[in-house]
Amino acid sequence: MSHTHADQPDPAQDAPTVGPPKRSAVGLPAVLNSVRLVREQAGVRRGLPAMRAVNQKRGFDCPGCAWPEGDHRHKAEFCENGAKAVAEEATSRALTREFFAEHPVAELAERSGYWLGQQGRLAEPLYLAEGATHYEPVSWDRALDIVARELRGLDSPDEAVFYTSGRTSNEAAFCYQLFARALGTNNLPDCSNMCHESSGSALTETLGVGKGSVSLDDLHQADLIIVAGQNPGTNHPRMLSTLERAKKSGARIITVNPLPEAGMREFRNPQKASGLLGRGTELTDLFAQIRLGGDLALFSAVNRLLLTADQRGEPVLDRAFIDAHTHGFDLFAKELLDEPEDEFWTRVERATGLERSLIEEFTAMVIAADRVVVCWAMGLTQHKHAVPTIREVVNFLLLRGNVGRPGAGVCPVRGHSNVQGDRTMGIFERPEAAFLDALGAEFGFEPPREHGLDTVDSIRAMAEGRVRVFFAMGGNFVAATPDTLVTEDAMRRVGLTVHVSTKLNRSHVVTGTRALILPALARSDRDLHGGRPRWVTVEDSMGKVHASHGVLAPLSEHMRSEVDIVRDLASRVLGESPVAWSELADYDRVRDRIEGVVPGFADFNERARRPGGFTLPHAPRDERRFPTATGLANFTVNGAYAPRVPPGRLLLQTLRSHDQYNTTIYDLDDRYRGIHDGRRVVLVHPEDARELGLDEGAYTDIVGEWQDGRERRAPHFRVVHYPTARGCAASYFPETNVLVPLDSTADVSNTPTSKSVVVRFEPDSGAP
Ligand SMILES: Nc1nc2c(c(=O)[nH]1)N[C@H]1C(S)=C(S)[C@@H](COP(=O)(O)OP(=O)(O)OC[C@H]3O[C@@H](n4cnc5c(=O)[nH]c(N)nc54)[C@H](O)[C@@H]3O)O[C@H]1N2
Ligand SMILES: Nc1nc2c(c(=O)[nH]1)N[C@H]1C(S)=C(S)[C@@H](COP(=O)(O)OP(=O)(O)OC[C@H]3O[C@@H](n4cnc5c(=O)[nH]c(N)nc54)[C@H](O)[C@@H]3O)O[C@H]1N2
Ligand SMILES: [Mo]
Repeated sequence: MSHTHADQPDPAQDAPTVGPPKRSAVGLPAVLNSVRLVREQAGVRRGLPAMRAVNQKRGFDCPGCAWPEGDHRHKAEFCENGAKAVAEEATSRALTREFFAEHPVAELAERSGYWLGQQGRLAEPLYLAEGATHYEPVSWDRALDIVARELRGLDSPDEAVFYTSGRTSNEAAFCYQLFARALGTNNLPDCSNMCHESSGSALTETLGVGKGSVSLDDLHQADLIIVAGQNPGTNHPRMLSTLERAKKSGARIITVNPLPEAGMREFRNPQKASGLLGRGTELTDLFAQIRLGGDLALFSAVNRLLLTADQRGEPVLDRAFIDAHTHGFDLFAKELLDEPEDEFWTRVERATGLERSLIEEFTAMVIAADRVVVCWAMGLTQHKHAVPTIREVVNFLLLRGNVGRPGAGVCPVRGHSNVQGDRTMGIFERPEAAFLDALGAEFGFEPPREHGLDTVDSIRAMAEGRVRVFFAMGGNFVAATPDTLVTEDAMRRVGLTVHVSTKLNRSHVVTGTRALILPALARSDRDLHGGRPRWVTVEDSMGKVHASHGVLAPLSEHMRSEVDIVRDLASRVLGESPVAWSELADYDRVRDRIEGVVPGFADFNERARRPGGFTLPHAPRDERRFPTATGLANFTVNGAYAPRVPPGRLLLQTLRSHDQYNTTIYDLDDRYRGIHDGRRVVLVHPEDARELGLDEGAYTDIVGEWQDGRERRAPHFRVVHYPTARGCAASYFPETNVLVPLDSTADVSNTPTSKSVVVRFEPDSGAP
C-alpha cells in the first residue's frame, strides 16, 4: 500500500482483500516492514538515529506501548509497531501554512483519519476564528492569550475540561494537573477512562493498589501465564520475547480470546537468526476460545472447581495466605458454591461457549502450577461487567496465594507509553484526598475537592452546553470516544477547543466555535532550553520510572515542549503565585516538586539519572501489604452477568488492526489476520454468517442496538468469514465507534463497552 500525500486521493473508500490468517507472528516480514515504514516516513537521515536511540538507556522511550524494557538491551530494542510509532512522529514531512490555506476545515472534515495523519507534523500554532473557514497561523503569544482570556472569563473553573492522552511525560502531566487544580477544577478526564479504568477500580478495591504487581522477572519465573483479552502480537510485540523466555524456562501459557491471534500461537523472534529464518516458539498450550464477555463466568468456574477440590480434601488452596492476608473468603466461597451444579454449568457453558472439560483442563494446569500470572488488556476492561470480571481474576489469584511472591501476580498490560505515569502524577478526575492534601501543602493553595468529569461525563456536559473550554493534552478525543455522532455534536457546542498535538487528526476539524492547534515536541524530538537539552521521565506498565531523552532536531522552531506550553498558559491565567511557573522551565525543579507531592519519588532527580531508572514501591508486591479499606486483600462476590444477544444478532467487539495506533492509522493492512488494503471489514464466524445470510466478500451495514432505540449505523463493511467464537463479531475502531452508545458503560469504572455491542446486519447502503 503506498502512502498518500495531499495531492493524492483519500483511501477512505478502501477495498479490502482477504487471505488466510497467519499462524505465526513477527519474523522477517516484521523487520522488513519496519525498515520500509521508517524509510518512507522519516528518511535515512532522521530514521536511522531515531531507531538507534529508541528504548536505549540514553535514548528516548518508545512512544508505542507501555511494555517495559529489560535490563539487557538489544542494539535494536524495538518492534515492528514501535518502529511505526517512531516513524509516525519522526516523519520528515511538516504541515505548511499553504496546506491550511488550501484546505478549508469543512473539506478536512470529509477526509479519513488516515489521510489527515499522513500529511505530516504540525509545525506552528493555528487558529480557527469564529465563523472562519480556514485555520490560520497565529503567534504563540496570541494563541495562549486567547486561551487565557477565555479561562479567566469563565463563571466557574468547572466550565473547563482538561483531557490527557497517555503519551504525556510525567513532568508535563504533573504541571498540567497542577494548573487545572490551581485554576480550581478536577475536570481531568483521560484516555484511561476508556482503557484500564476497570482494572484500576477492581485492583484498588481488592488489592489496594490500582496497578500491576509483577515485574518482567516475575513473568520469566512463572509456571503458568494466562493471557486473557489481549493481543500482544500487535499491541505489545515485545511481550512475545518475554513469553518466549518464560516458555524456555518451563512456563505454560493459556490464552483466553474469542480470536485465534497469530502472535499467541507461534512467535518468531526477530532478535535471533532462527526466528528470522522462520523457526518459532509455540506459545499457547491451551487456547480457550471464549465468547465475548464470558471471562467472569470462566474465572468463576475455575474458582468453583478449586473450591470443590478443596472440599474433597485436596490441598489446592493456600490456606495460610488466605488466613493471614485476605478478607471475605467465607462469603465468597458460600456464594460461589450456592448455585446448583447443573444450573451453574449450563450458565457457564452458555456464557463462555467453552466445554466443561476444557475448563477442567484449565484448572488442572492451574493446580499443577506453583506460580501464576494473569495478563489482560482491553478484552477484559471494556465490558459492562469489566470490574466484576477483574475482581474475579483477583479472587482466582488469591485462592492460591498468587499475589505478592516471585513469579506470581496481576499484570494489567497498559496501553499508551506513559498512561500509568500520568495517573501517578495526578491525572485523575477523582483524586484521593491524600494526593490533594500533599499538592496543596507543597504549593500553598487549597485544591478543589469535588470530583471532576471523566471522559463519558465530559461528553454529556458538552452536549448540555456546560463546557466552555475543552483543552486536550494530546490524543484524538472525538475519534477515540464512543458514539461518534453524539460526541461530535457535543464538541461543536463548546466555545473554545484547544489541542496540544503532534499530528493532524479528526479532533482538529470537528471543533468548538473557535479552535486552536498548538504544536508540541514529541518523545523523539530534542527539547532544548537556553541551548541545553532537557529530558523527561515516564513510568512503564510495571511501575518502573526512567528517563527519556529526545534526539532528533525538531522539524520547526515553533514546536514547544508540553511543559512549556502549560507553564506559559498557567502563568498568563494565574500569575506567578502561588506557583512560580517560570521556575518549572527547569525540569529538575518539576521533579523536585513531584518528589514533594507523590509518594515513592524520594531522590527523584538522582534516581531518574541512573541508567534504567528505578521501580516505584508497590505494597502488595513488595510486602504482601494490602492498603484496602479492610487492610487485607479482599475476596469479592461478583454475580453471574454475561451479555445477552437476541436471535439474529451478534455481539461485536471493536478492536485494533496491526497497522494502527488507536486512532492513528499507519497503513491499511492487518497482516496477521490476513486482511489487506482496507479497514471496513467485519469478521464473522462462517456458521453465524450462513445463518444470517452474510456471504464471504459481500458488503453489509452494521446496525447497533441499544435500549434507547436510537439508530446507530456503520455503513458498508465487507464480510470476512473468520474463525472467531460463535455469536461474536469483530471490527476495527475508530470506524465502528459510531456504534458504541455513550450510555453503555462499565459498572463502577464508567468505561465505554467497546468490546460488547449488540448488532444486526442490514443491506449495504454504500460507501460513507
Ligand atoms: N501497535 C499498537 N500498539 C498498541 C495500541 C495500538 O493501537 N497499536 N494501542 C495501545 C493501547 S492504548 C492499548 S489499551 C493496548 C490495547 O491492547 P489490546 O487489548 O491487545 O487491544 P485490542 O485490539 O483492543 O485487543 C483486544 C484483544 O482482546 C480480545 N477480546 C475482546 N473481547 C474479549 C473478551 O470478552 N474476552 C476475552 N478473553 N478476550 C477478548 C480480542 O479478540 C483481542 O485479541 O495496546 C497498546 N498498544
Ligand atoms: N471503539 C473503541 N474505542 C476505543 C478503544 C477501543 O478498543 N475500541 N480503545 C480506547 C483506548 S484503550 C484508548 S487508550 C483511547 C485512546 O484515545 P487517545 O489517546 O485520545 O487517542 P490516540 O489515537 O492515541 O491519540 C492520537 C493523537 O495524539 C497526538 N499525539 C501523539 N503523540 C503526541 C505527543 O507526544 N504529544 C502530544 N501533545 N500529542 C501527541 C497526535 O496528534 C495523534 O493524532 O481510545 C479508546 N477508544
Ligand atoms: Mo488504551
